[in-house]
Amino acid sequence: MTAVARIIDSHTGGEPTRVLVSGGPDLGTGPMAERLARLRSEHEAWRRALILEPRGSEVLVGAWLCPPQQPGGNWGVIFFNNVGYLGMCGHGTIGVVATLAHLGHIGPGTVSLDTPVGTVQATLHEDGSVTVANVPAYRLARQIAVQLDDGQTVHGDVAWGGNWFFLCSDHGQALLPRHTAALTQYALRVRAALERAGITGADGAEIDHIELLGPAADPANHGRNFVLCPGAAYDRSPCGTGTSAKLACLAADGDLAPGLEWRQESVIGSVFRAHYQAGEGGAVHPFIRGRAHLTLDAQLLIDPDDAMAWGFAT
Ligand code: PYC
Repeated sequence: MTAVARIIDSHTGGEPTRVLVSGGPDLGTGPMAERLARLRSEHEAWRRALILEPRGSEVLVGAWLCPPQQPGGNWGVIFFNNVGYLGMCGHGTIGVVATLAHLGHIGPGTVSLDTPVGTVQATLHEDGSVTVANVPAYRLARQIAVQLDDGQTVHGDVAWGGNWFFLCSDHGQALLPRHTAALTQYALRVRAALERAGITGADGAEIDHIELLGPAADPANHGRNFVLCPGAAYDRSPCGTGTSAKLACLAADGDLAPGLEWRQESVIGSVFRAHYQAGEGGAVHPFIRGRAHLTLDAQLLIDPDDAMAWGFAT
């Protein structure tokens, strides 16, 4: 049995993050997008070992910590899940900051994290919460009609928040925890309909996150969402990049002024507090605040006699 790496797990509003702290292969020092390409082409077994069953599950998001790309930056981070890689991850960034604090690497204050889609700043507050100043978010298209496989037509905005989202309000679904299996199936059908219709993000990018919007259950909050992540797992948190995309749409519609708070509730009721500052060309600078709690600090073991030691996919 060989202990090959140290991992630390946390959850942010119920959504887990597994940070690879040490022991992984060196991805080099070039641009983060090149390091992601290297991880994908040369070390895919590591993503699988960290996230897939029997060690992980489809719900987990992984975070690969590495040296920064930017001079004067603090860390680089690449996010991934059971089916591939993410551009950015808001709940995951909050988990990474909580992990860095647990390790004693940081205290309250701001760190910069380079991701494959840009640099984000994350501020650890005295109360343990974290504010992520995300990459700029923007709406690409407003109220696109999509026909589902049963003939139903739904409408949604296409927006970037660090990943690509289709944000849909006229779905007719109740965003309740007891409906998550049905909501997952529904959102998968929306995603398939987008693909059939050739609706994409900028430069033909796949819209791999579906965000169903609805009224908040708690009157203290402004809205609730159900977010289908790449693959078939839903986000237990309100989704930091999804909330960023929502802010971009609110700003584009003139429904939320810069600096005003938007409290985004997830389908299980966890909350991110968000606001934005105006950016260039209609984009916004999103700020997402939430809290992560640590759940595990462990060694990743590889048993040479275990055919499933590097994970299996179903
Ligand atoms: O918080 O941005 C997020 C996120 C993306 C996928 C899962 N969580």
